[in-house]
Amino acid sequence: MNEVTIFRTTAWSPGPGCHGGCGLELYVKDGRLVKVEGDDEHPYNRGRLCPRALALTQYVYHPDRFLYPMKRVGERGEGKFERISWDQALDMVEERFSKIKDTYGAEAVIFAQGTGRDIGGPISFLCYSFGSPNWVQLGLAGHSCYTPRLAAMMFTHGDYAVLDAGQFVPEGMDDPEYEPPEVIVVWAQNPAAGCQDGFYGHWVSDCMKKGSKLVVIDPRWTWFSSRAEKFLQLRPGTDAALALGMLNVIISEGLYDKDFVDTWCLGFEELAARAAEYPLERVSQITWVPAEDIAEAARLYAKAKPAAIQWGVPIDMGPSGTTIAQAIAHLWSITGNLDVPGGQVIARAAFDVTTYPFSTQELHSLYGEEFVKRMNEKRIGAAEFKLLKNFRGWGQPDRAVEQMLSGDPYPIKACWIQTTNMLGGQAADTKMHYQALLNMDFNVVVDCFPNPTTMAVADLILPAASIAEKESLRSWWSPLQVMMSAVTVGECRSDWEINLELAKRFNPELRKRFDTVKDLIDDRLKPSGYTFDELKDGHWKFPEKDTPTRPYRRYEKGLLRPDKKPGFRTPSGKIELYSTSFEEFDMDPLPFFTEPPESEVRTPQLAEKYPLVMVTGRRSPVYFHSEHRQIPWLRECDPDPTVEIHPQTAQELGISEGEWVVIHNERGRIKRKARVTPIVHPRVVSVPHGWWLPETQGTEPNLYGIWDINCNILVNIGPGDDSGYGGGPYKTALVAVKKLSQGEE
Ligand SMILES: Nc1nc2c(c(=O)[nH]1)N[C@H]1C(S)=C(S)[C@@H](COP(=O)(O)OP(=O)(O)OC[C@H]3O[C@@H](n4cnc5c(=O)[nH]c(N)nc54)[C@H](O)[C@@H]3O)O[C@H]1N2
Ligand SMILES: Nc1nc2c(c(=O)[nH]1)N[C@H]1C(S)=C(S)[C@@H](COP(=O)(O)OP(=O)(O)OC[C@H]3O[C@@H](n4cnc5c(=O)[nH]c(N)nc54)[C@H](O)[C@@H]3O)O[C@H]1N2
Ligand code: SF4
Ligand SMILES: [Mo]
Repeated sequence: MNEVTIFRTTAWSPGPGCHGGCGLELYVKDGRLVKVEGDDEHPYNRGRLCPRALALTQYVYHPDRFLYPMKRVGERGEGKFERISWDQALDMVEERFSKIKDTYGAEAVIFAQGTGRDIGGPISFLCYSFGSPNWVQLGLAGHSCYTPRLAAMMFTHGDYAVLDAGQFVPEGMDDPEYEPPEVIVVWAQNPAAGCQDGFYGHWVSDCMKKGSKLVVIDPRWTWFSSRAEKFLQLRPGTDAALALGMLNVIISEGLYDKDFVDTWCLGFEELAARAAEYPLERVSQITWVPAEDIAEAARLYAKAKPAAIQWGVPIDMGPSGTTIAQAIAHLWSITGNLDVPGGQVIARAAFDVTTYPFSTQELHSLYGEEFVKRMNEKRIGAAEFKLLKNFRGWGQPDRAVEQMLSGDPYPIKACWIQTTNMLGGQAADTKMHYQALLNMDFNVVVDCFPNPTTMAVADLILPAASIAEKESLRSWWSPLQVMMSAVTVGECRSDWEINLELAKRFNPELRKRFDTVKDLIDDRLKPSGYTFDELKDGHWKFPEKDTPTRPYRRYEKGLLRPDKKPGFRTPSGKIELYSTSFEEFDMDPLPFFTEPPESEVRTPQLAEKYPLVMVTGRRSPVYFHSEHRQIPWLRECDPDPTVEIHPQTAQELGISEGEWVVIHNERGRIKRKARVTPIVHPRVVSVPHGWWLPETQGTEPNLYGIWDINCNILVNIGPGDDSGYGGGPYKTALVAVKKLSQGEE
C-alpha cells in the first residue's frame, strides 16, 4: 500500500506554468503527489528542474484551488459562488452560448487564452467547433508575444528558427553532427529566468561551458551580460535600428557569406541599400550605444562560425515588432547561419504533429483552406490587417477589446476565458479590459486558482487540472512527448477534457470521431505514426535523420518545401530578404526602424514630464506571469512587487532602498517597492509584471490589490504597424517616479 509510483511525464503547464518541456518524475504515494524530480535521462533538462516545478506539491494541494465547477450567485465582484455539478455547468455553457449564436452569430463569443502552455490545441478546437473565428490572446496588445517573430520568419524564410543547442538530436550536444555556437547573441532575453518558447534557458550556459562567447543586448544587466564579451546597454525599443546598423557593418565590411547569399537569398541589393540608411553615428544616437561597440558586436557575430542569436519578447513588444524581428532574422540569413549545426536551426514540430496551428500551413492542414477562408470573413481584424488574415488564425486583440465595448462592426456578447488572468497580468490597459469584460452578458473562466479576473468578471468557473492531473501532448518542438495523469484533485478536469466535451455538444459530428481525450490526442499524433500509449511513461521520440522535422541543411535536401524542391518554404523558394509577401500585403518589404510610441524623440513634451522609460515584465524564475504568488516556497524568494531603479536616479529623487514609491504617467499611478541597483540604465526603470496580492481581499473594490500595483495600468493598447502585430508600450512607457506622500502607504 505504501509504495511509491513514479510517473515519467513532461511539463507544459498548468502549474508550473512554462513554455519548457522538461522531463518530470512525479512521485505518487497513496494517490498523492509527494515529490517531483527532474528526469535524468530526459534530453531536454537532463535531471535539472526549476523552482516552480520543485514546488509543484504546494501548487497541486494549495487550499485556494478551485475544486468544483461554481456558478456566480451574487453580483459580479462580490465573490459569491455556488458549487454545481459538471453536467449543470456544461449545460449552462451550451445553453448560453447557443442562445448567443442563434441571436448574434457564433462570432459574438470570444475565446480568450493566455500564453502558450498546452492551451492552444484545446481552445482553438472548441472555438472552431462552436463556429467562432474569434480565438484571441485577448489583452496582449498587438499580439506582441512570439507572433511578430513567428510572422517575420515565416514570411522571410518559411520557418521558425532557434539557437541550436543540440535539442533536435537525441544525443544533444554530444551528437557527432553537432558543434556549439562560437558566438551567441543574447538579444532581449534572459534565458536563465524563462525557458522561453520551447527553449531550455540553461542551454545557453551549457554552450558557454563548451566555449561559446556572448554578446548581450539589453537595457539591464543580467547574469549573461556580466559574462559577455560585449554588452550593449541599449535604449528600450530601438532594436530595429541596432540590427540595421549591424547589418550595415556586416555588409559594408564584406563580412557576410557571399556564396550563401548568392545561392539562397532574394533581395540582397535592396537590403544593402536599406541598411546603408543606418550609419553607425545615427544608430548610436538612436540606441544610446557607442558606435564602436555596435561595430565590434557585429564583427564578433559575423566572423564567428557558427553563430546564433537567442531572442526574447521585447522584440515583439515594439510598435513594429514584425519588422524588428525581420531585421534581426536577416543577420543570421546573410551570415549563412540558418539550419547549420550550432547556428539558427529551423524548428519544426516533431513529426509535424500539430498541437495548435503555429503557421498558415498548419492551420490549413488541420481545418482546410475553405474553413479558414470562412473564418476570416468574420475574424476580428482580418479585414484590416492582411498579414493577420494570412497567418495563424488569431483575432486581433486590440480591435477585439474595442469591439467588446463598442459592438462595432458586430456585437460581442460572451467571453470564454481559459488560461489567462487578463486583469492580473496579460492585458495592457487593465481598466479598459475590465470594462470590456463587464460589458459581456456571460463570462466563463477555466482556471486553477481564484485571481483578479475570476473574481471581477466570472459568471461560471470551471476548475482546471494541473500538469500532474492530465493527459496531453507536446510537440513544441522535439522530442514528441505526452503528459500523463498521476493524481486527481477534487473534480478538476483538463482543458482537453472540458473542451472536447463541449465541442461535441456544439458539433455532434465529433462524437463519431472522438470518445475520449486519448482518441483526440491519437488523432493529432497520426503524422508521427505513434499513439499516446506508445509515448507515455517517458517514451519520447525524435524524428529520424533526413526527414523534414530534423536538422540540418534541409534546404539543400529538398526537405522544407511542399514541392520537395531544394530551397525554403517561401513564394520564391529563397530566403526573402525583400519580402514579396509583405509587398503584396502593402507593407514595407524591408526592415525599418520607428520610434517607440512615446519617447524622448517622438513625444519630447511627454518625456519632459515623464523622463524615465519603464520596462515591464522581466521574468522572475519563481513566477510564471501572475501565477504562483500564493505558493509559499516561491513567494518567499521574491516577496514584493518592486521597481528597479539606478542609484544615481534614486538619489536625484530622494528614494532609498526598500522604500515604497509611486510610478505614474498620464494613464494612472501604481505603487512599488524600490530596489536601488546599478543593473538598470539610469534612464530606465524595470518593473516586473503580473503582480496581485492573493493574501488580500479579493472582492470589489480591492480585487487583490491590482488597482494599486498592476503595472499594466500604465500601459495602453494599440496594434503597431500595418502588420497588426507588435503592441503597446509594454517595454517603453514613459513614467515618472516619486516618493509616497504622507497617507499614501
Ligand atoms: N506589463 C507586462 N505585461 C505582460 C508582459 C510583460 O512583459 N509586461 N508579458 C505578456 C506576455 S508575453 C504574455 S504571454 C502574457 C501572459 O499572460 P497570461 O498567460 O494570461 O498569464 P497569467 O497571468 O499567468 O494567467 C494565466 C492564468 O491561467 C491559469 N492557468 C495556468 N495554466 C493553466 C492551464 O493549463 N489551464 C487553465 N485552464 N488555466 C491555467 C493560471 O492560474 C492563471 O490564472 O502576459 C503579458 N503581460
Ligand atoms: N519564469 C518565467 N518564465 C517565463 C515567463 C514567466 O513569466 N516566468 N514568461 C514566459 C513568456 S510568455 C515569455 S513571452 C517569455 C519572455 O521572456 P524574455 O523573452 O526573456 O522577456 P523579458 O523577461 O520580458 O525580457 C528579457 C530581457 O529583455 C530586456 N529588455 C527589455 N526591453 C528591451 C528592449 O527594448 N530591447 C532589448 N534588447 N532588451 C530589452 C529585459 O531587461 C530583460 O532582461 O518568458 C517565458 N518564460
Ligand atoms: S522550466 Fe518549465 S518545463 Fe522545466 S521544470 Fe520548470 S516549469 Fe517545467
Ligand atoms: Mo509571452
